Formats: sequence, C-alpha cells, structure tokens
Amino acid sequence: MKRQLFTAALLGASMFTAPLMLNQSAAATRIQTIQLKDMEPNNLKPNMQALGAISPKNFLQIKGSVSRFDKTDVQYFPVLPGTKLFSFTLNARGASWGLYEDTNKNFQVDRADKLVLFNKNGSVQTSSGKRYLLRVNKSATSSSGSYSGSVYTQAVRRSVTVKVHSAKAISRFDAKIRFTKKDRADFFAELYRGNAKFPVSRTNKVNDNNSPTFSKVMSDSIAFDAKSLRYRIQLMDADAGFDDEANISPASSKSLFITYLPEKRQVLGPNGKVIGRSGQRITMQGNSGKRASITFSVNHIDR
Ligand SMILES: [Ca+2]
Ligand SMILES: [Ca+2]
Ligand SMILES: [Ca+2]
Ligand SMILES: [Ca+2]
Repeated sequence: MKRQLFTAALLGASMFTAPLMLNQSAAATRIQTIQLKDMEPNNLKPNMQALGAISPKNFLQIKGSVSRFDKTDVQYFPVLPGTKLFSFTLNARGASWGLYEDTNKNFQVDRADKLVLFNKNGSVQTSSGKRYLLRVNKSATSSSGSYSGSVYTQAVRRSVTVKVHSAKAISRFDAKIRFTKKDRADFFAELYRGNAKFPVSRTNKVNDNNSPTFSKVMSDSIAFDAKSLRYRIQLMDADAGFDDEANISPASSKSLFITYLPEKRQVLGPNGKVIGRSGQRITMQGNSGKRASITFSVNHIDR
C-alpha cells in the first residue's frame, strides 16, 4: 500500500518525463538520480552524508520516517550552478513538513531562515549558492509517520551571442557598373561552431554598402557548464552566382576563428591569445585576397 501510493503520486505528476523534455541542457548532460536517505541522527542538523545537491544533472528522491523516538528529521539541499527552478513533491503521512531556505547557512532551521513551502508541494525559483533544509516532524496525533518525495530541476539555459556590429570592405567586392552603387559589397555574417558545415546563425544582409551595420544578433544555445567554445565567423558578400567570402582573419584562413571562455569572460583570437572580454567591441581584419574588417562582440545570456 505504501509503495503504491508513492508510485501513483510520482506518475501522476509526470515527473520522470518532465525534466527530460522541458530541459535542453539537462537532456544533453547525464541525469543522475540521488537518493536522500534518512540517516540518523538528523534531529537538529542534517546528516551531511545524506547531502543532496540540486543541479540540472540530478534528480533527487527523498524517503524517511519519524516515530515516537525520532520526532524530527532534517535534510539538506544546496543548489548548484545551472539550476533556476526546482519542483518539490513530498507525500507525508503522520507527519508535517516545511522546506526552508537556510538563509544564514548554518545547516539548522532557525528564525533567520525563510519558509518556502509548508505541507504543500510547489515550484521554487532559485539560484546557485542557495541552500534548503527540509524539516519533517511527527504529528502529535500519530504514533509514527513516513514521507517520500522527489525534487526535479529545470536548468538555466545559456546562449552565446555574437553581435557583428559593423563590417568594412577594404578591397572591391563587385565589378563597377556605371552610374550605380552595384560595385559596393552586399555583406552578411554567419556563425559556425568550429569547423561545422552549416551555420548556427546568421545576420541580416545589407546590399550595396561597403561599411554596413547589422541589426540581427547571432546566437548559439550551449550547455551551461561548457568551458570553451570554438566558433568561426564568416563575412560573405552576396552575389548573383556564388557568394564571395571576405578575408577577415589575420591568420591563414579567410574566416575568423575565435574561442569563447564563458567563465573567464574572455575571447581568444585565431592564435589563442586574448583579444577581448565579453561584451567588448573587437575589430579584426583580413590579411590577403578580398579583404574586409569586422567589429564584433561576444557575450552569453542565461535564462
Ligand atoms: Ca528519521
Ligand atoms: Ca531524526
Ligand atoms: Ca539556518
Ligand atoms: Ca556582391
């Protein structure tokens, strides 16, 4: 009976499928199930061996019991980077419970702490570095109590944005046609992951303009914990037949290879040296052939 109730509650909330389907980053990374066990003594402070970290990689299961001799259990959850929301479900019989934000970070439920949920399941907006304590108390009317439940998380979604602010033709891209501006370039930029064949994003195209500015920001959705991202920026001149690629790199290729390090907020150039920080405007230009320069900035956004 006990077990049936637990299973029915879990399936009813579709908790096994929700994190996989809603959550791109979590689906990309491996989801681990952590069992948060009721390890005594945990009456005032949680037993630290039962530590449960809430992160997009973890799916937490909680189980325990209280009795006449064990009136209270305290369980602890820190929130790891990359988590923006968690859904908390606890089914308790013969017991009442509260989920507290351990605001003063002393691993104890006290007055300074914020009561987040009380005998009621719900979603909690969170951010990395927050800590939570679950306190379960045996109800006065029952001789014993039990509880079981789970926590699933929704990950922060991170995207890298590359904004090409402007380009400048250094060479002539199109043939001169008298009384027209057709010899001016028709630029648009594209963003590729490393040596990928297809771009992840591109800018708008600006016709007949040797020094255009672009409105569309290019972006790429990435895993929250990605440390280093290699991109190739191409500047194209649209033509009636095959488009021309402008040389915008000081290295041997026409395209500009950059590496972005989200945590260090650094942008590395084709030679691996730091050429700027996130959000900063960087100008690079080509060294041979049909040359152009671009001014761009790289950043990342968490949602
Ligand atoms: Ca217990
Ligand atoms: Ca206890
Ligand atoms: Ca506290
Ligand atoms: Ca053209």
